[in-house]
Formats: sequence, C-alpha cells, structure tokens
Amino acid sequence: MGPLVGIVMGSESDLDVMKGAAEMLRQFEVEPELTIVSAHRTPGRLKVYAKKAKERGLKVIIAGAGGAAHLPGMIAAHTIIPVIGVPVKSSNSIDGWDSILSILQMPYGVPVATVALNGAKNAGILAAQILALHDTSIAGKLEAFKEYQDDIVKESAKNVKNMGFRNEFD
Ligand code: RP5
Repeated sequence: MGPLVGIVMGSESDLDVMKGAAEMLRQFEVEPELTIVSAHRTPGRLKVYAKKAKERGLKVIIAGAGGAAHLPGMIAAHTIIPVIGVPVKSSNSIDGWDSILSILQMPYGVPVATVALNGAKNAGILAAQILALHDTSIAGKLEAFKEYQDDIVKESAKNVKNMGFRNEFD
C-alpha cells in the first residue's frame, strides 16, 4: 500500500521541526512519505504534488513552512484532501508570527487546519486521528497513547507530592 500521509516542507531547513510529524506517525505504525516542496521556489512541483495527491492515495497532507509560509494554503487550494499546516519558526521568520498568520488566516473556502508554532508532532497526531476514523488499529494505538499521557501526568503529580507539597486530591 502507498503512503496515506504526505509530509511536505518548504526547505530542508524545516526538517528538524517537521520530522516530528513523521516520528509521531511512526508511533502509530503509519509510515508517511516526506519531501521538500516550495511554494515560491517550485510552484510547478507544488501544483503537481497537490493535484496528484488524491490519485496517489494520500488521505492527509501535513505541510510546514516558515516566514511567508504559503505552502499549506497553496496545497489546499489545489486539493480536497485535508491539509494540516505547521508554522515553522525559521531563520527568515520574524519571531514566528509571520509563519503563524500566513498559515492560519486562510480565506473562506480554503481551510487549513493550523497547529501551533513548530507543532509538527501534533500535526502527526491529528493526521493519525483522521486516519483512525476508518482504521480500528490506528484508533487503538491512539487510545493507548492517551492512557500513556494520563499515566505520565499522574506519575508527575506523585513526584511533586513526594517533594512535600500538600495535595489532598490524590
Ligand atoms: C520557507 O523559508 C521555508 O519553508 C523555510 O522555513 C524558510 C527558509 O528557507 P531556507 O532559506 O532555509 O531554504 O520558504
């Protein structure tokens, strides 16, 4: 079976952040494809990637970029596949706000599901949640992940209590 999730980013310099999406998906045993597509430097490649995504079997696209971050929105302009946008705090970004607003403030008719600045891991989880709507195996792994997070927080609460802080809740 071909990849169900496509991860694209504007530059190799985004990889440190964007590989977080791939790492999360792998935790749920989803192997995504990952490549570089730049809205500004490779507009033709962007159009082909987005137009062919559906026939290639992709179900979700995660797109990350920084600065004047037009990649997620322009991918969404060319396809009906859900696009999750990751604003990247890149070297050319003014504090990340340019990336956030470029991806978040899409016009009516062309939605992009925008995660937090550098939030590629959440993009991976959200993509898995979309796939889980039709895949009980991924759904089970997501449920286990929720329980794991619950355990981690309870463990932290126990540690803090053992430090001598009053806690009559646990
Ligand atoms: C954006 O410009 C890329 O997505 C990257 O975040 C940023 C800087 O790109 P490089 O100059 O490092 O290639 O288009």
